[in-house]
Amino acid sequence: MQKEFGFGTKSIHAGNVKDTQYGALSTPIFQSSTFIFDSCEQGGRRFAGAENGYIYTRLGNPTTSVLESKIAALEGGEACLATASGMGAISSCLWTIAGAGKHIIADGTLYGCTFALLNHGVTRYGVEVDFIDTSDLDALRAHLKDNTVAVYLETPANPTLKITDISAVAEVAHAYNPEIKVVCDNTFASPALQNPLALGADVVVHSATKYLNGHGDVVAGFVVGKADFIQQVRMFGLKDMTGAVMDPFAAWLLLRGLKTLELRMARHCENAAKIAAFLAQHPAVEKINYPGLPTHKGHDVAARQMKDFGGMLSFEVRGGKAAGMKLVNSLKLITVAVSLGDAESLIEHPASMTHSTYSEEELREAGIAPGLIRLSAGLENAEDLIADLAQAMENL
Ligand code: LCS
Repeated sequence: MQKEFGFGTKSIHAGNVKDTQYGALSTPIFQSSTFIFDSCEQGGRRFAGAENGYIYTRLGNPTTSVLESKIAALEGGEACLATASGMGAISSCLWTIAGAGKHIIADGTLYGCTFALLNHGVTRYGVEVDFIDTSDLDALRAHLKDNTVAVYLETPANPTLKITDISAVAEVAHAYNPEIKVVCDNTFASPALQNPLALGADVVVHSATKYLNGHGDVVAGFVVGKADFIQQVRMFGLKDMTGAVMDPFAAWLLLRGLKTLELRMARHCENAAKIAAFLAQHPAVEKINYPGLPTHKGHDVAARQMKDFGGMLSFEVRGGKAAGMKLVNSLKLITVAVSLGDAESLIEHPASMTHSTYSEEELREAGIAPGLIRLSAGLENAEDLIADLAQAMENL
C-alpha cells in the first residue's frame, strides 16, 4: 500500500490480501476457531514464534488480520489489535499498561463504563487513578508522579463534547516521563477526522461499534499503537486477561462498513452542523455543546486537530430534565437509543443511561447536567431531522 493514497482509498484497499484460491473480491470470512498444523513439531514452532502462521482465533485470524492492517493504516499506527468491544479494547490495553502500585491519570468525562472500569474496576487491584480535566495542563502537571504509567482521555468526550489538546497533553506527559502512555479514545472523531498518534498520543482505542462499523449491527473495538506494545496487548491483555476476541464475522462486517467511512463521516458532520445551528438559535434551548460552534470552549483546538467537527452533539432545553425527557419522548423520527455513529439518528439521556455509572456528584464534576440530551446525527436528510426536533420543541 503506497503511503500517498487518500483516506477513502486506504479504507477500501489497505491491508487487503489477494485471495489466491478463488480470486474473491470480498475478504473471505475464516469462521474457524482453530488452524491445522502439518505436524506436532510445526505446532510447537508456531507457539514458540519460530514460524509464522495461525494457531487459534483468540491469537489471530486471517479475516481479522486484514481488518487490523487496515485500521493501523487509517490511524497511522504500526499495528492494531481487534477486540470484541470497545470495553474489550480499553480493558485489554489498561491491564497491559497498569498493575498494582501504578498510577493512571484520567479525564473525569468519559463514556460511563470506561469511567466505571477506572473508578471501580482497576482500583480493586491496586491501581491508583486520579480524575482530572485533561484540558487543564496545570492540573495534568500537578498530578504526574513517578509511578504514573498512563494518561487516558477522550476527545471529543462523551457526552459533553469537551475537547482536549492531544499534542499539548502528550508534550507535558512525555516531558515528565517519555515512558508514560498517552491513551486517546478516538471513537467520537474516527480516524476520518482525527489521528491522535500523529498528534503525539501513544495509543488509540476505539469502540468500533460506532462510526467505524456504522450500521448498528456489530459490537467491536480496536487498540492501535507501536508494534511491540500491540503485541503485548495481544499476548497478555487480550489472550490472558480479558479474552475479548473479535469474531471473524464481526471483522468481515467491519471491513464492509469501513469502505464508506469517509463518505458517511462527511454526511454525519454536515447533519450535526445543521442541527447545531438550528438548536443554537432556538429559544427553548439553554445550552448546546458542538465543537463546530465558535462559542464552544474547545472550538479552536478542535479546528486545529480535527478535519471536521463530527456527528455528535449534546444540549439542554429550558425546564431541565423533565423538559428534556418530554422533548425526547415527542420525537417521531429520531430514535431513542444509546450507541452512536449509526445511519439512524439516535438520542439518549446520559445521566440515566450511558453515564448512569456516575454518582450525582461525579456527574456534576464532569459537567454532565441532569437535563443533558445527547444526539448522534445519522445519515438521514438534515431537513427531516430538524423538522422532527422543531415539532418536539413545540410540545415543551
Ligand atoms: N468509548 C466510547 C467513547 C464509547 O462511547 C463507548 C461506548 C465505548 C468506548 C465502549 O465501547 P463498546 O464496548 O460499547 O463497544 N459508548 C456507548 C454509548 O455512548 N452508548 O452506548 C454505548
